[in-house]
Amino acid sequence: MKILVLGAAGAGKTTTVQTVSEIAPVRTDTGATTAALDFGRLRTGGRQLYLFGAPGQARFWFRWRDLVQGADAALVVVDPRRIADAYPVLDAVEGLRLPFAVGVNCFDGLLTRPLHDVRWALTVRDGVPVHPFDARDPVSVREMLDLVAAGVAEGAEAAQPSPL
Ligand SMILES: Nc1nc2c(ncn2[C@@H]2O[C@H](COP(=O)(O)OP(=O)(O)OP(=O)(O)O)[C@@H](O)[C@H]2O)c(=O)[nH]1
Ligand SMILES: [Mg+2]
Repeated sequence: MKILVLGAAGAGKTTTVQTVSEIAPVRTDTGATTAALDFGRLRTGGRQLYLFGAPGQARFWFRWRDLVQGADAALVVVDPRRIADAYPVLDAVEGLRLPFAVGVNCFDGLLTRPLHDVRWALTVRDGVPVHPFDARDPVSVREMLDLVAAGVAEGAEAAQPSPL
């Protein structure tokens, strides 16, 4: 399963991929920011997940065009201290017509505002999971990715023709 890891600059995408990848993750940082992509892989919930972290800075967004090819789902990483930064990313993700979930990155385990406030501020439609997680904690990142992958499975089920 190919999972995109998207989000604003500095939201924690590279950290997310690094934290759980079972292979040495490929990073393309230029100092502090990702210029091309992060790549990682892990097995969880009986599935093999290939993680593709995108650059967050708008000047590198042209790279998304290639990254989204063949993607099954996306995780949008949000920094709850800078919610407005997520709006352009959420707009773009909605345009991709992929199942996605929002991971609210609790820097240092702290959710700085209540989750329902974050959900309200993000204005994502009902049915899109919005969950807190910690990009530095492997257990937490795995749980978040399991949720994203489960959304794909659910979508596939919903797409089955109903029995007569
Ligand atoms: N304290 C703390 N720092 C974090 C956490 N997640 C990310 N960071 C730090 O925040 C900075 C940005 O994180 P990255 O994972 O590089 O963010 P990114 O989304 O890949 O950023 P771009 O590639 O620029 O789009 C780095 O210095 C990380 O070490 C966290 O949960 N806690
Ligand atoms: Mg990065």
